[in-house]
Amino acid sequence: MSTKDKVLHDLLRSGGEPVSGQQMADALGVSRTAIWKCIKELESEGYSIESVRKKGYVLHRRSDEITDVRLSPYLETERYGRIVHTYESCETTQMIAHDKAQLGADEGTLIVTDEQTAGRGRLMRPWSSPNGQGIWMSLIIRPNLSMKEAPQVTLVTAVAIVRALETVASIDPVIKWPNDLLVGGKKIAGILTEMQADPDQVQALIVGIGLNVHQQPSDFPDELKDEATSIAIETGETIERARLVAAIMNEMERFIDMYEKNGFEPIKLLWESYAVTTGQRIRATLVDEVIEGIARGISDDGLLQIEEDDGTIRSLYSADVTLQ
Ligand code: BT5
Repeated sequence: MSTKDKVLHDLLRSGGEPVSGQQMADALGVSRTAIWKCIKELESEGYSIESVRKKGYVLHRRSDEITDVRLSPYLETERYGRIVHTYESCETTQMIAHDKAQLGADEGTLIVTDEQTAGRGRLMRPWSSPNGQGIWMSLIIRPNLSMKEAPQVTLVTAVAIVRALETVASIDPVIKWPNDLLVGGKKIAGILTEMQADPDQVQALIVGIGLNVHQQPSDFPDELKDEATSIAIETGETIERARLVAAIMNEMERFIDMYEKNGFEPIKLLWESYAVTTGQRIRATLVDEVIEGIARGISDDGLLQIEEDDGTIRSLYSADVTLQ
């Protein structure tokens, strides 16, 4: 990473707080003038940076914001990401998306925030969503699906995110069924799909995506330090969040359209090519039991097939999976 990129990275990580020029100079082993030159270069590239006396440099939020204006140059979609509601902070984008979906929000409406104070995963587990450091968003989609098919959307989403990360960030994550994206065995993204449905028809799916972008290891809570990673950690690059969000929207719309037209089969093949679980010995923890065996891929419905030691094949709808 160049000194300029490191400076940009420090400014992005600070979440809008001033960063001292002297401290950056010391940490990077360069002079303050070199830092100042980097700041000028960044400004000439369009970043808005304020110099606060005695405190340091502040990168204005709009430099890495995720708004309709910032997304539009990269969007190739008709519907996804065309209506964007951007928040500085909220409890969870899932709740906002649920409310908007209930009020009839269009398919493709995107809720995105810089920070979540009560971000959540499955079973209400907390999701770490520090200010400006990742992509915390919920997409409203209205596919023509039965309730039984809805879990497949999580798998379609995982494939779309892998594709977007390959293109924009040059990293190749693998998918751990059902909803984790891993790089080097550490989690870089998670998906939470929730449903609004009548007895026989899905009205809306709220697809929550959490993707770690700018964090350094010290930015993760202690319990995640060995388990989580980010694009910055993996590549040393500072990615523009809006570009990545747009890439995810492009891939999501393409894959969901393909899925609605041709069914799950073509996506299943792609999914399996990215899955880390297949052929591995795993432990699947369900609400009321633990199953061990060899993961044998997914069924045509998207259920995980696990072969127990006595040869029985079990199909799992949802579980926590660990590789053994
Ligand atoms: C998930 O749940 O992986 C789904 C995460 C979805 C988050 C998005 S952000 C936008 C939207 N709004 C929300 O409130 N949520 C969605 P699950 O498979 O249950 O994994 C949760 C576990 O991941 C936690 O128990 C931690 O161990 C770990 N974890 C929490 N924060 C993390 C992070 N930032 N990076 C990596 N792992 C994390």
